[in-house]
Amino acid sequence: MAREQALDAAAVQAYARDGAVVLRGVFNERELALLEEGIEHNLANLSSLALVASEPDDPGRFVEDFCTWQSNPAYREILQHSALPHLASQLMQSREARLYHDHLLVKEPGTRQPTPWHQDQPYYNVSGRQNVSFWIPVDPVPLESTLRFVAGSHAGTWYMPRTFRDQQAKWFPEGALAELPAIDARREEFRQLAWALEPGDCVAFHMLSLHASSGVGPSRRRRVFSARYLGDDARHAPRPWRTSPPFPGLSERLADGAVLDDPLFPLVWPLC
Ligand SMILES: O=C(O)CCC(=O)C(=O)O
Repeated sequence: MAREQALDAAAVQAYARDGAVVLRGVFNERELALLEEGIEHNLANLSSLALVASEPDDPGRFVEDFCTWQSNPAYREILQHSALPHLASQLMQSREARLYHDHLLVKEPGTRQPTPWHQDQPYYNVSGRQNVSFWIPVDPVPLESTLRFVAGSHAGTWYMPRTFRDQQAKWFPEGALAELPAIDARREEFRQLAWALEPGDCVAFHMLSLHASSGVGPSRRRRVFSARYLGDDARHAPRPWRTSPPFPGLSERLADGAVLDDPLFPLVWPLC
């Protein structure tokens, strides 16, 4: 059974308006220790989807992995039995919450590699507006290396997804979607949101919210676990290309437009 944690109306409203909100003190000591254990287990047992997202000459290392909850009991516990499922259903304003996937994002000390501005949903295989990702650090994250958001960017425009390091169009074909505006060059036009975080805190953001982060300082690890959930209106949107993350074989058993009712995406609220 997931832990209940009621959100105040202001947090739900901020999420609906801005597409991102900070949630303080969501995880207790036991859950934090478990999550840290899960992350270290993941780092020691990277899956075939793992990648190093930093350049070879980067003084640090940006390591990512995806979809490992089935082989990581600590991740399963956090994804299903912490407050996350209840928080997800409230933020999405959805009766149900379905696990979509987990994503590991570790920047080791001194990592120079920034994460460029992007939205997540154009890389995925889902349609619908009711969704949420939680970005959950187990290390303190100062303002200069936290995740930043463009407030309100989840409103509807889908921007062209590209590879982070060399800007290739490997998903939607060139010209199919709007190009990303020059957010950092035109700062006054885009209201940015960012919060320094302590272990136990997280940020929740919509899968269409534009977000980015910088590198990390030489004395800091930035170990982050991201938990992604879908709500009532989410539907399968199979793509002719390999999505990130990919779900091999899913299109053979789940029709275009179907509810994501599959063992890969268990219902975690209100049923378990
Ligand atoms: O951790 C980062 O730097 C990027 C996070 C991100 O892009 C995500 O969680 O979707």
